[in-house]
Amino acid sequence: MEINCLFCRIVAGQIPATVVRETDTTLAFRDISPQAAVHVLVIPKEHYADVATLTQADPALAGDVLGTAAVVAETEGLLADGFRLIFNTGQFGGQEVFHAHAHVLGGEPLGPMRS
Ligand code: DGP
Repeated sequence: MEINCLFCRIVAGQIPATVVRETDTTLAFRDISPQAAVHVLVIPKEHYADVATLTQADPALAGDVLGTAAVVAETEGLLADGFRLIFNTGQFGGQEVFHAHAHVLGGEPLGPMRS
């Protein structure tokens, strides 16, 4: 656990979150500032700064994050109409929280990636 990491503190139960799924290695919870009708964040419980670092260090754990994201998409009812899965990474990627996380977005038409 990184003491100053917001998402580590959510994993530790020090900051409340609306959890929608938990596995031994991952946690999925609703984004505090939803950008779509459904907006869930999926994180590894272990701290990695971003998805590139995570995938290089522990590819199986990266797979766990994807697996949880897919289950969340199913349980949130997103499979029929589709959804978006995003890992913002680094400055140009618009990453604000430096604990690797997938955004699961859906529940409405999302439009093109650039507007
Ligand atoms: P990113 O820009 O990819 O680093 O996205 C960070 C996301 O984290 C952003 O969509 C808002 C969300 N977020 C920030 N603080 C909190 C929080 O305290 N709780 C929850 N549930 N989400 C948060």
